[in-house]
Amino acid sequence: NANGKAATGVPDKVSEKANPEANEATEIAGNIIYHAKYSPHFSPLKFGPEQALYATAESLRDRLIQLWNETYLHFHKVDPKQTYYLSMEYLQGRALTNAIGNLDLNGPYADALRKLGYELEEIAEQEKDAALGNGGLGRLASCFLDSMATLNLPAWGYGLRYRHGLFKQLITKKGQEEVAEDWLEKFSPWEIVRHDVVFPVRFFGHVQINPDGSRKWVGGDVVQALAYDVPIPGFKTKNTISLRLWEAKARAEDLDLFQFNEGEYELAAQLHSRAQQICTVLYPGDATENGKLLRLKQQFFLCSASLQDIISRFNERSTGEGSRKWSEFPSKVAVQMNDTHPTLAIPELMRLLMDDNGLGWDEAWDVTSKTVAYTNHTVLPEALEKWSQSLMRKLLPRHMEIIEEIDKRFVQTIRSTRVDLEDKLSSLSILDHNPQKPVVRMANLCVVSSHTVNGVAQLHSDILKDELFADYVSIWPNKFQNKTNGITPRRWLRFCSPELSDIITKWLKTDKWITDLDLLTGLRQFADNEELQSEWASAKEANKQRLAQYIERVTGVSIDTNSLFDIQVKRIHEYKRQLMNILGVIYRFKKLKEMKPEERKKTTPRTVMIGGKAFATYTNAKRIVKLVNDVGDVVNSDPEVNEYLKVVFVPNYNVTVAEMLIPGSELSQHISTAGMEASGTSNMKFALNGCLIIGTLDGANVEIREEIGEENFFLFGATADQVPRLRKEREDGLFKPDPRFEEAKQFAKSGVFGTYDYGPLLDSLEGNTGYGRGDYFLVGYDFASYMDAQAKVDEAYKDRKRWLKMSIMSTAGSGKFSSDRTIAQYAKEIWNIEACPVP
Ligand code: B1H
Repeated sequence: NANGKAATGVPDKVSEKANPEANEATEIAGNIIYHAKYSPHFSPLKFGPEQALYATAESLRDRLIQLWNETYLHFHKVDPKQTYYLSMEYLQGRALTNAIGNLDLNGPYADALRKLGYELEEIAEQEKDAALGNGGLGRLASCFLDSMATLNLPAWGYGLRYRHGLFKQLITKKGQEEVAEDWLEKFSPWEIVRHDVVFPVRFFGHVQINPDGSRKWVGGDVVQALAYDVPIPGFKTKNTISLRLWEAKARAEDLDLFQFNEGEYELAAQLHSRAQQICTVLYPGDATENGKLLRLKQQFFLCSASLQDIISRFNERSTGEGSRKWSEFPSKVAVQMNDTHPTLAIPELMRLLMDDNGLGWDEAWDVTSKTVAYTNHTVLPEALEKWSQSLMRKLLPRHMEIIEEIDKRFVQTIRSTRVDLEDKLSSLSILDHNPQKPVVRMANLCVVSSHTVNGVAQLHSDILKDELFADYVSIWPNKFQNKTNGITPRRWLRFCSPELSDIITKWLKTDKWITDLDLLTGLRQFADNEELQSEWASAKEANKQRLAQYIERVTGVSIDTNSLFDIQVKRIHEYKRQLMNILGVIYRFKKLKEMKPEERKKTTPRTVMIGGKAFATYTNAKRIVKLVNDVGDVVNSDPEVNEYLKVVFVPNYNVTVAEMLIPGSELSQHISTAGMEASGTSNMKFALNGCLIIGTLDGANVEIREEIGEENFFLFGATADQVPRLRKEREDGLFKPDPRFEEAKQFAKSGVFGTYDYGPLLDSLEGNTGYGRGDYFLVGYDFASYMDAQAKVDEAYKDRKRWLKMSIMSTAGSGKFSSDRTIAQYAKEIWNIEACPVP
């Protein structure tokens, strides 16, 4: 272990010390030993870092369970209106450091582990990420849970317990390769199975019409949803809420013993294996389509189990005389749908109310539409979910009937009240009857049924109102809101950069900024102060060192901490334009090669890091990964240039890697084609950590720039309203790109970066002339202003004082982007819920 001792068995006891801190540490160490002995997951002879991780996590879990039970009982007693956040994705990352930090036990836990011969960081390193999400949307859900707990809100998260989270990315000669991830391989210490929380979920079957005209969904397959709860501690509060993850199980009687005894093992267990499939893997697409039926099953499974649970809690909390009135439901329950993925919550709530609880249509509709709200996260047409009507009818026959009825009533109402919208009805209706491919449009179902629809940044919400949902706005002008995304300042500053946090606390003379992030504006008055600047620089330097060591360890590339650390990390997607970044790097490389040695010395040395996963079947995204790696290989081994430029592809980007990269960054790139990135959330994390942004006027960049000041933001590129016209011109070959763009492309194609055929990738950047594919993402158009902005970055970095000031101003202006602010707005303006702190 860290102290050079051979890992031996579980220690017997730890020595006592006099002072209270030490006592707490001694008690914790004792508790860790207890768990190593009596909650064993390994054979007893060894107490290595891994064993220490499990025992440490379990000792924390004891405390979390205590707080959790208190929170549950308190909510039960007070019976407040409660929010249920439904999301197919949660990107939780590691939990240990976060739990220790939120419970304010860092000192005692570090001391306790030291008594056992370990450093806390070393133990924390052992934990696998819980990666039950693809990217920003999933991480947002996790940041929201942290804020809900911290704000003492009565709120629960619901999701699925995927056996395998987002794939692990390996980089080989071929580029990206995907390997199944296995976070549950050795059990997760953070989840608790609730054997008493089980609900049946049906698939297929048919609708039975009863003599009284009521309807009932019968037959088909029934699987069990079993609850696994993950505790979500708030920061310095007793409130500890729950992320409830459902697992699918078959019942014992579903195993056909007769067939099994006949030797028909697969046949005998087919229901078991069908149930098991549901939670086997996270849907690996970020804006892509695949694995239709299974994905729809997953979505329904989440919605049905969660709503049955919500209804049973509603009934359980009914006070005194008889059962509760259903009309009270919306004053006790708010359901938030994280994108359209949990849209089936709408017909499922209708079904449960009507078919299981006897409500009439109007009553059920009133309850449902006052309960559900929808957050839209994208305007990309390929990510707007559309389900085939025949598939939906087969898997969920009763829900298809309900959706048809919702659509019919909506169309009738519009026909009778809004003749002006007659010709819009074919696009406003939920069902698209296109004879080629009749589909259910999930976003339309959400808008028609929800009391509130929101976008995730101001620009995005404006686009929703002015374009995507414009006609709905004319029907329901008050339904649409903006809730600009946010990030938790605990994980994304306090815990991932303790050095910078301590400096902030020292200068603000308080650590209250951790829960009141607007206090960061107090740093502005010191932005020019040399003492702060020098402390700031040394914290950044320490984070850069840590990052450089990590990069060397995982890639073998050694990078210079005196160079500008320039980072772009996010899912690989053409609209995010990693291709523009690497073309800029290619151009820089070419120019450096052409320079005389003394000229090179005058340039600003840079280390460009790019990381992110490409969807497995998204060919162009994978080509981009390959290109970045190939460029890195050539540039990094070029002795003339590699003092001034390094290019690193950071493999397997995930939450934990982000926690290392972001604190060590100085410049980050958020360079999507304007109008295409709904918000972005890593932009907020970088800015909060004093990293400057080069970016377009897209998503939350617009608001970040407003908050930190335009002089502290490297802006370039077309604006969202110019994009349609520019696309047309670019396609038609009316626009002639900058010579630098042509030069970079030619150089990329020249073979300097290896033998891989980059033609098809680079041809996507041509106008529609000849082999071109139109340059839909306008790389050719924006390249010139991008390169100009990069030149300004190089200049600014040479002026150390100026750069440090800009960096401090970035942090100082990031207060708005706390998810505490976002969640407080949801609570007040959408959910109508109030804090319910455990006394
Ligand atoms: C975002 C998705 C998404 N928007 C489909 N949409 C998925 C769509 O598995 N799927 O099918 C998965 C994810 N993800 C992101 O949400 C936006 O692109 C970001 O701009 C935004 O910051 C984030 C959180 O709002």
